[in-house]
Amino acid sequence: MSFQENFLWGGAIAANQAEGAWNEDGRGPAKTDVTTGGSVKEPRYVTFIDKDGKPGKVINGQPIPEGAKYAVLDDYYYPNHDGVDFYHHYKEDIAMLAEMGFKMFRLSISWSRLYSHGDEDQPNPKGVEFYRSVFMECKKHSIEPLVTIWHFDTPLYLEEHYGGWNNRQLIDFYVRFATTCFKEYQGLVKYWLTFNEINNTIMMLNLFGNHAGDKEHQQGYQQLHYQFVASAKAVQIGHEIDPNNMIGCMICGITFYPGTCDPQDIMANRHMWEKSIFYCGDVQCKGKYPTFAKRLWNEHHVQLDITEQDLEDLRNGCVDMYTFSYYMSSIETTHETDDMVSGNFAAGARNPYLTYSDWGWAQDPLGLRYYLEMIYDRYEKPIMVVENGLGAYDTLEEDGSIHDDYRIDYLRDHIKEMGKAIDNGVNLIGYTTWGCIDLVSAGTGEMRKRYGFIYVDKDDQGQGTYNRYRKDSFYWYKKVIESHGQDLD
Ligand code: P53
Repeated sequence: MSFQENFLWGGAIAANQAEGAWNEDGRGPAKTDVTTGGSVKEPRYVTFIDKDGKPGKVINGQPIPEGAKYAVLDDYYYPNHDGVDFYHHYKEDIAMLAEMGFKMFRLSISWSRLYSHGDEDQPNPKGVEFYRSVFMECKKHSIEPLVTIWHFDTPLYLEEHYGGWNNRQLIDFYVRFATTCFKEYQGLVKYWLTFNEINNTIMMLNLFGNHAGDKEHQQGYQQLHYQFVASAKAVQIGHEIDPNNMIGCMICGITFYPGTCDPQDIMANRHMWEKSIFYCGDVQCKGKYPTFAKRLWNEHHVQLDITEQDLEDLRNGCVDMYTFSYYMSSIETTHETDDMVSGNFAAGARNPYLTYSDWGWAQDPLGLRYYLEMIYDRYEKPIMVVENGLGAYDTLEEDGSIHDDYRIDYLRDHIKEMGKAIDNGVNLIGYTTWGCIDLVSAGTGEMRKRYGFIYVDKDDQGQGTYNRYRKDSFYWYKKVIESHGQDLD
């Protein structure tokens, strides 16, 4: 039998994509609150008022002009402002998760709900109280929370006044925030993740291909270094506050394959793994930079601000478990090809052996097993898959049903491969599917790119009742959990 009885079956959401209530009860804005909705074709924009008072926008991920200030503008729609209103629906939502038999619920704490600017000495009591109520609700239903401390949502104030993660001071602000979380929720929360998809910064550099030059790499690697130190310090404090805490890293997991058997491709693919996947995992699991880090830095003339104390913090702040998201695999090749796909991190050569989602993401269950076996062998720490799922268009029928057999197929195939990995010795302890309740897409800002077992009636313009409906996959997943992963039909 592959899945043990204590296997942590569940699902995941993130504060900024689900909660809404963006300016309620003293919450400060985050970058997502000045980011517009997009689509598979149209990018999301970040809006601002420039130094002459003129409104403007840049593509999400690009810097705003010198002297400009982030701003919410009248003519745009900002889907994260309301999310799916988890802030006011959490009791009903958690009850529905419990109905499916959830053992674990992954969610994140909005930093700017606890510290509206991020540099205050004391947290906002209303923010602290909100998450306490959420965790109490989980406890009531015997659901173990898995808490992401940072899910891409640095308070906007810290971005504007400190330059965000380019500034070493962010380490202290983050550590203060994390310490508050560990102290306030001691006894209610045992499983923690310090940074969501910490390797995203590198993935973004790769996305810009040859356009990301030395300057971008310098910045990216430096930001990451500060995040590694912040994470390591948080791990140490988390263990001091409660030795039972299980604290993990969280990596955006993509399985890379060489496009051909040309040795150039084989080498390029190995280097892709090192840069995109192992660089962060090694620092967080082994407590030191890997040998190949020097090569990566030299390639772009990167000079890092690293102190002796930082290195000691990294050594003392190794994580207890490795967690990752997995949606797709991707091809790495040095050869030209016309057969391309454009889905975000899977952008590049199309893999003729795979099918692709409506958003261009390669569907590759075997790639999940490949990743699990490879990573477990490298670190030998407990592993969790904390995001996986299919973003798809769903149709709400007149009778309130949603027939999402495509989602069931996707999840079933991935669960089967997880089972095989366990049979092969991988210590996989949990699985939380992404967006168990429909939420705002991070990449496109859409509502109609849905992942949930629970449908939320809201569209891309923000219209809808916000009522919740059970999809076919809801009943299917309930059966999967009940049968400990045996009944996948
Ligand atoms: P959406 C890109 C590629 C892989 C994972 O993504 C990613 C992203 C960012 O778009 O992010 C994770 O919503 C992330 C979640 C996000 C989820 O994947 O673009 O941790 O916040 O929602 C799915 O379909």
